[in-house]
Amino acid sequence: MKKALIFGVTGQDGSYLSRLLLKKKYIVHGVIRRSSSINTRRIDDIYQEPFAQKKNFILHFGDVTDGTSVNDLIYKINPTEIYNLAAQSHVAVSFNIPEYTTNADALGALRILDSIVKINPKIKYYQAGSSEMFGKVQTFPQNESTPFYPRSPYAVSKVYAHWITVNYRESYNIFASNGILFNHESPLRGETFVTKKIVKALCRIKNNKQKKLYLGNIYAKRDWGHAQDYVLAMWKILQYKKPDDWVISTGKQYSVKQFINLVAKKIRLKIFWKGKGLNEKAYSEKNEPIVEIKKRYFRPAEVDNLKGSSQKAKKILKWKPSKDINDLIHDMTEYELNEISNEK
Ligand code: NAP
Ligand code: F7E
Repeated sequence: MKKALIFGVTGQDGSYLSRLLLKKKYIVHGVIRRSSSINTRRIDDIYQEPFAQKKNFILHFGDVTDGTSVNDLIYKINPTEIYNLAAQSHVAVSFNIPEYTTNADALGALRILDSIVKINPKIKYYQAGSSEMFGKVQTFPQNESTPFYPRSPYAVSKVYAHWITVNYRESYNIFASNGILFNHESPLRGETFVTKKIVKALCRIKNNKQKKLYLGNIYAKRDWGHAQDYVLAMWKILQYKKPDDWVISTGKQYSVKQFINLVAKKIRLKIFWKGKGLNEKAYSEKNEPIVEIKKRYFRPAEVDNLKGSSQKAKKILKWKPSKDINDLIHDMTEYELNEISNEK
């Protein structure tokens, strides 16, 4: 029976990945951080799933900034596969806490890799890399050969984690792979990421529970996929016969403004845009401003334009996304509208 150890089990991807691995009959060990408020809400229901029981889904306290806990957990559990999803994953916040972000996102990867080499070099390792590493891109679409040009402390840390993964693979002959995943979203997405923020706010505005949504740069373009598809790619990456680096994306790109328009259309909220720059606003049918631009949501350095090519994963791993942007918006709006109706 395969044993997985997931660092970052309480996050969006950790939750979907746990469900996938339990369905595949893995024993799943997850690492949670001590927190003063409950941080397990994305995984609490897993115990109720028919395929899960307390004995095949086991949680441990730990932290990737604490090498002793990382080493201890890997030694005690001796898993078949490790998925390193643990990160301070918010790009804007990484400008406020660059040192912590580097410790968790860059050195966290090093700590896990080093424990693998010392404890059991047969353990397979997945590193959660990001399209943010491409940053200020000059070529389209981005694939495994596109050079990195990171634009935030988050992205710089992920570039370190990427290369230390390659370095440990080449130096110690371990099975360590990098996934370079483009943005992926879901109903479980953190509330301060732009898609969740938009979906939640527009659904609440539609139901007269909120008046306005404030955003930053609505002209940034992203290649948004569904987290459910992307955790399957993570698993496939570790099942391939050799370790490698893989871009995972949809190949389609939308601006934040286009995403707003698609969500509004989906929930039948009529909006129209007027103005330019910081004065650009979206108005409701009643001519009330419901989306406004605020300078505080702009980043010191922005990533303007991302679009991936996953031809390699498609050809070799037989992976392709099963859900498009409309499916994603469907899932996210359904979830949010249901939350609102439960409030009533
Ligand atoms: P997320 O929802 O922010 O989850 C991050 C997870 O890491 C949470 O479980 C968090 O715990 C945990 N964590 C944070 N700091 C930690 C530490 N010091 N020690 C141990 N655990 C820690 O992120 P996600 O969207 O699921 O993404 C998963 C991974 O993929 C991240 O590494 C992210 O950077 C990367 N990634 C994400 C995307 C995307 O579009 N979602 C794309 C490319 C790469 P708490 O719950 O306690 O905060
Ligand atoms: O921003 C713009 C913002 O924070 C997307 C993480 O999972 O994906 C994520 O990073 C775009 C940016 O995601 C707001 O400036 C406008 O251009 O949803 P986001 P991200 O920065 O792309 C990558 C692949 C990761 O690896 C990361 O971990 O939207 N934007 N207004 C805004 N963004 C936010 N958050 N909030 C706004 O109000």
